[in-house]
Amino acid sequence: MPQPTLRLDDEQINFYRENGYLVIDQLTEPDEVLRIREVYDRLFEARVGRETGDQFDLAGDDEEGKTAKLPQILNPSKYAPELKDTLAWANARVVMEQLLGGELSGQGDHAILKPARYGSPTPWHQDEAYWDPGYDHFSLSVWMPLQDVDAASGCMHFVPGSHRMEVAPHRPIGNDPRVHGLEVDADLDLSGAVAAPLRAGGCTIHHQRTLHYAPANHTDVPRRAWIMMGSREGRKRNVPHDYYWQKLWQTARSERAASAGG
Ligand SMILES: O=C(O)CCC(=O)C(=O)O
Repeated sequence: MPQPTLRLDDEQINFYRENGYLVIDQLTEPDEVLRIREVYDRLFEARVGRETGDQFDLAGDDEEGKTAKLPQILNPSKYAPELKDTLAWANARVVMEQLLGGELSGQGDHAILKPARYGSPTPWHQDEAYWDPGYDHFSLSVWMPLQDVDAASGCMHFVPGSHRMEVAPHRPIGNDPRVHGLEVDADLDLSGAVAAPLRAGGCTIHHQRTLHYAPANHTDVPRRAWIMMGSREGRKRNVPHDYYWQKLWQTARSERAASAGG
């Protein structure tokens, strides 16, 4: 297991606390990015996790035989454990522990692919809108592109300071309950949003409540993002949040997960 080589300084930690996101120029080395990219492409090509609901179309109805608008894999490291044996994973852990103020109780990952000239936008949302409303969560994401990325290819955009908001109302993308992806369903002020272009192997970090978005990929190169998530133990709430939009979901992904016993 590679030893971590990264530590955030006070300025970076303060920036994250103030803004709910942070940009880091280099999380790992270029040669490791290439190795991760090979694994990443193999997992999507082999459609790993399709039967268990771990691979699906985040922005479409996910019908069998249709080209996915926004292919996603949950827990790619379950299918390729070598992903955990990387400098990126080790550095992400250190950085997440610094920002969450203690040891992680969980570290997971997912992958979102925007195919060349096709991958659709990831609409504005807050990650917590997907999660168990019965808990207070303490979590963040480290988003690493496996090629250079800018607004034309689908880099991350954030609304600074939005991590201090409550979770806004959401709905399935396009108000279609067959779609797993969520979008904000409220008239929010997005005028202060900032784009975060990056070199391959850099990363952005965002808080579970930070409003974020990534445009479609208009370039000739696939936009590959590997996202590592870290959390500290959640706290059970006496009164659960009302994340009513989760009750709307009727997705093929959850049907596949249920028939696979998940
Ligand atoms: O990669 C994307 O398009 C969006 C990523 C995202 O929403 C996330 O990491 O929470």
